[in-house]
Amino acid sequence: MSTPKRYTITAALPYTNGPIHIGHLAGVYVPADIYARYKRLTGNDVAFICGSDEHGVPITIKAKKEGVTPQDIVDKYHKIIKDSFVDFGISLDNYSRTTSKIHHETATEFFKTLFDKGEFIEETTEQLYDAEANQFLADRFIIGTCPKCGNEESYGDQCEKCGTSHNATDLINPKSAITGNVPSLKETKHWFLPLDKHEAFLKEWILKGHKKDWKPNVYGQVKSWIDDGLRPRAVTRDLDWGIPVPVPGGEGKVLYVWFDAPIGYISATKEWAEREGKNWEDYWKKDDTKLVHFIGKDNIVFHCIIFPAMLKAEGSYILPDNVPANEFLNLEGQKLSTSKNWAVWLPDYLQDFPGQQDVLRYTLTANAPESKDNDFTWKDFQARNNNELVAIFGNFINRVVVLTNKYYNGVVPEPSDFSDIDTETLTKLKAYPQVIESSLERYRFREASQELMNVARLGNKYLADEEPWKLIKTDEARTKTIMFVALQIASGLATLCEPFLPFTSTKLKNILCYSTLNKETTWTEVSTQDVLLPANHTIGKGELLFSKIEDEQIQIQLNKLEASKKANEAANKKVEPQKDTIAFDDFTKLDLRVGTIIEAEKMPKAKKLLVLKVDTGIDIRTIVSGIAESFKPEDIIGKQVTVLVNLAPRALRGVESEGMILMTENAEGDLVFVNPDKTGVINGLPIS
Ligand code: B3M
Ligand code: ZN
Repeated sequence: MSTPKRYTITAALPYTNGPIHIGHLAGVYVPADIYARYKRLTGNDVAFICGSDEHGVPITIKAKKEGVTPQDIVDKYHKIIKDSFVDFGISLDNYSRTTSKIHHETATEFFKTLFDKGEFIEETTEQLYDAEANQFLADRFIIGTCPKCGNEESYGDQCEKCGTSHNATDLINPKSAITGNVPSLKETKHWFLPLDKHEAFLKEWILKGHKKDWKPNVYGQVKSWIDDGLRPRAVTRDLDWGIPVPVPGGEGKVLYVWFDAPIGYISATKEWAEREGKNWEDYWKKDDTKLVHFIGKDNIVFHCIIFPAMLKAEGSYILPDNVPANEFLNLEGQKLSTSKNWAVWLPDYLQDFPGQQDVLRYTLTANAPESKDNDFTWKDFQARNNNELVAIFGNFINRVVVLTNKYYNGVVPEPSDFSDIDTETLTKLKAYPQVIESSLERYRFREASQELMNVARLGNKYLADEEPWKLIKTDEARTKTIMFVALQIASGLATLCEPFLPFTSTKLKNILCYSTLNKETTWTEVSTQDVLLPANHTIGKGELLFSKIEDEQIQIQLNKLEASKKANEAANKKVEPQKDTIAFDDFTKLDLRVGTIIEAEKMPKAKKLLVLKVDTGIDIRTIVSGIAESFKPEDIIGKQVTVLVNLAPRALRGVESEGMILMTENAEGDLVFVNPDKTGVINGLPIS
């Protein structure tokens, strides 16, 4: 058991330019919440902090697109995101926002302190400029090729593919994201944080200090940036949305969003401490406080290099103890994408699966992208729910509650002597807090969630082996002991599941009528106490903790994604330019007939080809057609089609094809037959 401490746990401030989706939950917010709840349950003083990241170019782009102000955008999504966190039990102590007054004051003061200490390089340099848009191009206003990995869609400040952070002028072939123009260069003054000056400190702190407990994916990325050599980074921008640069010459300029946003953790802590009558400096300036940042992998450089350099330069702050960044979650094999609406948005999930937040929390934890990108599939979601939450966890609790009510009217029975199996089972139960702790202390949430499920497995196995439903007829005393032991496991589960399944934990505590006990079983007590639920305590009638998810419910979700896919294809469909004009005489050479498909079969070893027998009215002939991915052979037999009969025959995979079936694409991009109508007229043209 780790000795109680003080923890400042932060979760990445989401950009308020859209709702939260399952990737955000999996990557950042569920692991952060599990960790914060666990630390509170084990007696630590925790400040769990987050807030809306409301500055930055993504918000101004969205505002421009929607014809509203950036403030309108952030006000809308700040509320949506804040509500989503409450809905999914993300137990933040404070969810603030970076347009707040306290944040503007805190970030302004932070910048001024560094400025007054001479920590910045003040320099006039040539920056990318879009003359047509009449503005400098920074961050997401500029797209180009990443100098590190060659990604052609890198932003001006960061490449999402390799995570590296750079200056806009480092981009290869930069293009304005506003007009598409190639930008010119124009002089402007900015303030730079000389990361190179902090290289020795960062090497000492991370590499020499060998952050052994930093995840390999984090340590590896940080090491590669430091090894590549750190350079000064501009921390101001020529933008009008953000925190004004508070020093002479800063007129018309704002703080770079990645300079101001991490300071949002500090201002949100201040805001919370003021409200709670605490001293915020305990959480940011005391060496016995552990600072842990939960983020996605694209934020590693900012949380492991830039923000620590800022904190070090300011001089009065602690540094992060750990930054357990997760990799990315994909959805049904494709990258989650806000712009392509390829996501499961939290408000939508709640509509389709009301009251089932814990099912999503559990699935995203059990399948978390902790060391590599991982894939969320609706089938896995259904399996996790039906095969684990329903069949193991829910089934165990249901049996214990039903039998206790059936045999003893809900009263916890007085046990008699414990058998070896009883003692062994209770000893295993007592070991689980440490087992789960060991995983959580190493930020292995997937592993921890499976250990939690093993507690329920322990209960199920105990009941299956001891069979109280048989013994009740012959051995009353033994049955009472078995049910007493099973109820202790149920009580331990109610406590141990809280970090992972907070809603289920509350339900289970209500079923076990903790309220009449006037105390809750603490995490430690699961290990130290022999009795968690005392004899003669009365539990409730019970309710199903989880319900089976049917195939139809999953199909609805898959259909939604299919619709998104089609909408994207339609939106992105490039219309082929028209071919060269032909003369009418050329057209009259085409001999088009109405034919009927009388046989159809797949061409062996050819994914796209069907071999058709077509009655053209002239003859019955073989035509090979590349429609196998759009039509099943059995579905097109008897179909009337339009045939170009005087096309020169050609051999396809050894089969002589004599003619062509006319096909085209519909608005959704699907392949369709050019169908003759009843009178044998094709799209208004008579068939020769
Ligand atoms: N808003 C990037 C993101 O949402 C940024 C995080 C800030 S944490 C200080 O991924
Ligand atoms: Zn890159």
